[in-house]
Amino acid sequence: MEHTIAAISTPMGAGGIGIIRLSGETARAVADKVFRSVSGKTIEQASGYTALYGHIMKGERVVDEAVALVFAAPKSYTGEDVVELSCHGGAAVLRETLRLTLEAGARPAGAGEFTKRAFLNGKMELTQAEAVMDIIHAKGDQAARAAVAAHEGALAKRLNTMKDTLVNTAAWLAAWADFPEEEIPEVEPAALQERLAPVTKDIARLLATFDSGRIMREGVETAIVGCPNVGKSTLMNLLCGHESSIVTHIAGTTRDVVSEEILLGDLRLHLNDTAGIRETDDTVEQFGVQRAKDRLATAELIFAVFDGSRPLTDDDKELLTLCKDRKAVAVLNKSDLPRKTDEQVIRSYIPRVAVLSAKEGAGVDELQHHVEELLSLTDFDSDCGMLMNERQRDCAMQVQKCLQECEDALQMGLTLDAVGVSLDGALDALMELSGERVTEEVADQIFHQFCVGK
Ligand SMILES: Nc1nc2c(ncn2[C@@H]2O[C@H](COP(=O)(O)OP(=O)(O)O)[C@@H](O)[C@H]2O)c(=O)[nH]1
Ligand SMILES: [Mg+2]
Repeated sequence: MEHTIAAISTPMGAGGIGIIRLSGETARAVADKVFRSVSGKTIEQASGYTALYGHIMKGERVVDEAVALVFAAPKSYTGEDVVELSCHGGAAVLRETLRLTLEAGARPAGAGEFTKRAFLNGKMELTQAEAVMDIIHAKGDQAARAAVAAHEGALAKRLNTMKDTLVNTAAWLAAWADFPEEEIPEVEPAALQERLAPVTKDIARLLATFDSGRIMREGVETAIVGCPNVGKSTLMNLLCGHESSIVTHIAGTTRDVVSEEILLGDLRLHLNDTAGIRETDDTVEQFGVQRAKDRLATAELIFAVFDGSRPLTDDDKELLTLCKDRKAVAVLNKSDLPRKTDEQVIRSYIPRVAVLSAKEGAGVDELQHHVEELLSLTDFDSDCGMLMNERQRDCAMQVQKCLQECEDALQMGLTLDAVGVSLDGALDALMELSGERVTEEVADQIFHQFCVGK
């Protein structure tokens, strides 16, 4: 029997309600020791999906007013008996209530233990369980949609289709090899290849979504760079909607890196406004310039800002060479003034140019559009099931590798035994991906990344 676990399942801080969650065979009995309903009915007596109103009691002292929600096994999140005690959301009250449940026989839940139990009890597949954490941490709409789709089983479903094909093919191979006297259609290499092709294709497609998915979840490290006075800080302030960086007409105003997190459309950007890059004798400014160059070197995305109202300078040109072949959008700023910059020169280094007036707030749509294209987010479909983490990606790559070996073996005319071995390898990796054949250690590792109470 699994021990009954308890945890505070809502964030610690002042809130309208806070929830203590209990799960396990004795969850109701434990809850009855700390909760007294107004009606006199006990939690043991309550049927699933009902609520009781009453109080958390320490002996005869009222700790808080509370509602107890009862979920009877197996129709609960974890598949076990679950009781949720909704108290007021104060840290002291929640801690005391938790302590009382522990004294009444529960033990503190480990990180992710509720969801781990749900997985072990067959309430959800591994990829759905993993998505719980992604839902909790999703910040943008797209990321949340992708996580919810995964939790609803979009990826699991996609993997199942692949698995069916692999299992059928492996069975066909095995039957033909093991029962030559039966009337089993001969296994032709071409027919095998044809069967495996859709799986190979879908694995490749899944792997291709990984980067855009990661960007949607985690956001992009973005550096705003350019010469002094081109309007970097004004752009920063425009994008984050408040005066984050100091803006003046004096060159060299921004000296340190100023960082902000913003949403550009659905995409999260970790924006870094930097000092203007130029040759300078000022020691402090030199440090700033070095930091700007460091950010430029490590950024995943670059906004290279130019002052469109004046011709390109040597410093501008040096910046252009630094941005060549990087993921960069050239921002041709100050579009409210007459244009004096040679756009063609810029384009020869940075093909994507957004014409913008940071001061007047015009042209952000164009910038957003360029960013989405640059990061291949325009055909991002968050509903179709995608790989959400490194573990899943590693497994998918293993599937791909094994399928490639199958293909090679068929091409080289190797025996069907050899093909069968690679096919089994692909199936193993696929089942590890879906969680059907996941080891205890891997499961533990996954759930440890959760926080307590989930
Ligand atoms: N006309 C015009 N002036 C701008 C624009 N963006 C910035 N500026 C001005 O350019 C000067 C330098 O701006 P700032 O953002 O501090 O530039 P930074 O040194 O690149 O960070 C300030 O006087 C801004 O008001 C713009 O789009 N149009
Ligand atoms: Mg600045």
